[in-house]
Amino acid sequence: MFSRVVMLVDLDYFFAQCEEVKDPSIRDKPVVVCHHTGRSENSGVACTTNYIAREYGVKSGTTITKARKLLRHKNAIFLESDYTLYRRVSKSVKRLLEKFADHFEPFGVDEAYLDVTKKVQGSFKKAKILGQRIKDEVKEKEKLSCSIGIGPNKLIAKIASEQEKPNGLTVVKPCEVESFLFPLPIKRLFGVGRRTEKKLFSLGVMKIGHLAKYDLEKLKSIFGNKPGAYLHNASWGIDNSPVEQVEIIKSVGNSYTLKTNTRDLEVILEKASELCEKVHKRLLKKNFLYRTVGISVSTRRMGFITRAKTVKNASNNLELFKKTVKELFEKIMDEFESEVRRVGVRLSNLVKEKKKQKQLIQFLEVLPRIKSS
Ligand code: DCP
Ligand code: CA
Ligand code: CA
Repeated sequence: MFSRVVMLVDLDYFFAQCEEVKDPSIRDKPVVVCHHTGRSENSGVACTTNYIAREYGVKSGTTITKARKLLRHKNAIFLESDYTLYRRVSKSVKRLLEKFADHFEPFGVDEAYLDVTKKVQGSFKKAKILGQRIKDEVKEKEKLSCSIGIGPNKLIAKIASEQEKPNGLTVVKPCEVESFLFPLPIKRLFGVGRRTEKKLFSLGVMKIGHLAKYDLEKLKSIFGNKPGAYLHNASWGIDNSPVEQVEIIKSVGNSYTLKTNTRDLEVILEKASELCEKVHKRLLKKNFLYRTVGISVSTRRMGFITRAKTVKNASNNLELFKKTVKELFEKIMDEFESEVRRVGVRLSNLVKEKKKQKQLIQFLEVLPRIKSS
């Protein structure tokens, strides 16, 4: 059994970097992305700032008034946040990252955990190469830099990702966990906020290494059983929580431009049937069931038209998919008279098949008890 290999990818100064990509001329100036809370120009806080602004002490949470003071005469750029842009970029990056993972768990707006154990066959050396490739692809696709941490679990991956920000790539192998963690200040542990930090300081615990050597029973009596145990385990780099597969793709589809425009249903259905097979393969690969079948046609006169039908029970049946697509095409062709230029099929309202299996396992587990009673 080899160790798990977990990666945390976090985009650097996310909102501000998106703004730099939008307008590269601001790149060498302090950039503050603002969240305005009132009418006046200065009411509100910085959502985030680029690293140049951070050199002047302006970071996420700094009030706009204070930021303006700290950045006076510094040629600083103050911008209103553009959530539509950040959402689009966030989605696009997550779609890209998902491809590299055995299990993928998006976390917050600009980061995600990737369990890559199988992908790299348990090798941290291969994981580092994969990490670099991911950085390159994110750069190529959205022009953004990110920081990656790689470790034997989520806890270490997260702390490692913060180690060399921005544009970092930090690998912590299982044999390096203690030498990596122990010298770090306790606030670097996930879950240690200002209050916990203050309490630990008062016990003489400054570094993660001090916490690791602190008596477990004493920790439990001070912080409570669960939090005490968490602090102890975390300080030793122990974290068994799985990277939970969360789906970001809510539909799979494909479309095709016909060689010549046509109203011939047979030609359309033949192409649609091929598309169904391709889309169905992707569905199976991702272990999904579909609830909704959709089609689309493009015509010169009517533009882009879609129709959909929701099936009774979530399914991954190819014949049902094809049959529903056929019905929908027959119906839509009756609705108008223009020739079709492009056809598409789509499956949406996807659910993970695993859930069903889980229910089955739970059911199986209660079976013996039913038998014996
Ligand atoms: N954000 C926000 N308000 C906060 C914290 C963050 O609106 N109090 C938004 C803006 C950030 C984004 O979330 O760009 C991601 O948060 P991060 O904590 O990852 O910070 P950044 O990506 O900005 O910087 P870093 O390079 O330190 O990751
Ligand atoms: Ca970030
Ligand atoms: Ca983040």
